[in-house]
Amino acid sequence: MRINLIGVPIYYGCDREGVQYGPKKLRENNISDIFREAGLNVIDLGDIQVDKIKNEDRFKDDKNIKYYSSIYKVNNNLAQVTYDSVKSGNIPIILGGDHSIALGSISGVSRNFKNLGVVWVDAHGDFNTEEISESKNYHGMPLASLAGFGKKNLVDLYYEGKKIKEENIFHIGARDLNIKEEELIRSTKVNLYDKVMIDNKGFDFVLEDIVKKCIEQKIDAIHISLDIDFMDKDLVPGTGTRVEGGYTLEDTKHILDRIMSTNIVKSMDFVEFNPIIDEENTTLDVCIDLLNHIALLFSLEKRLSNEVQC
Ligand code: DIR
Ligand code: MN
Ligand code: MN
Ligand code: MN
Repeated sequence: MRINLIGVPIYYGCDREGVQYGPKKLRENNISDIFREAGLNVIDLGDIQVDKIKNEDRFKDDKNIKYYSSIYKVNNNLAQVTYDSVKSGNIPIILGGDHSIALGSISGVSRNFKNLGVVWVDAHGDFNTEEISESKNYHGMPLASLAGFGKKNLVDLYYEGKKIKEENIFHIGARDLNIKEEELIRSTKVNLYDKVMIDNKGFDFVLEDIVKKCIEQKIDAIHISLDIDFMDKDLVPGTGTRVEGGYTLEDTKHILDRIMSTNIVKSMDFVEFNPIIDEENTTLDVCIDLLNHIALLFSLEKRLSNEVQC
């Protein structure tokens, strides 16, 4: 098993410059070494190419999705890379870029499994369709596409049909949903653990519920899609859409601990880090801390699977 790092330097999904420098900033801070020093074999596969598009052309190909063609192409290429990575027995970790890249990463990964589960950690729903989206930014839409809603070409990206069953989606941390987005997501079987529920019942209730459902529903692999704006706005100045009332670094690690203890996490997105708007590297430090923790958890998993084999 190897960790495959894949950068996707794109800001077209949020239409705010800076987030495309996330992978570069993380590499400058030796992200490969973090995984290597945890005892893991890591290959950095480099960046998915993103073509330069002028701001004036953002609605040229679709009146309801900014930079549509580029988002389609980048995600289609990314899907091929994550498919191959998992197929070869590796664990792809996709570095954004904005959250639009989850369409491609998950489309590729899902092709390897019969019954993939997705744990989406985010202050936002990312469950708009292009019709109901207020911003027309695709980073507010990828989860809807993956569940089969909205523009058909995106639902059918990489291979035909929706990529994830509604009930196999576990959304944690929502506290800033658009009105129509909330109506749509609540009309589905998506498991929505929003702020009201988390604050009432606590993370342990939420996490045990997810693990229980993964077993009951015979989920055979889990992809974690981590939007760093899940954390409180004061912790992550370097992200484009900060929301108050969010969670701590320890909360985030606790989620990763429990979900990864299932030993079926096979891929992960790490998105929305914008180094340009960061303040005194506050967000960078949080990201590095989290990636160290993620490396540790994958190394524990690897050690366990080696012991079982012996
Ligand atoms: C908002 C923001 N709901 C939108 N979404 C974000 O543009 O549709 N997702 N920031 O992470
Ligand atoms: Mn998001
Ligand atoms: Mn978000
Ligand atoms: Mn913990």
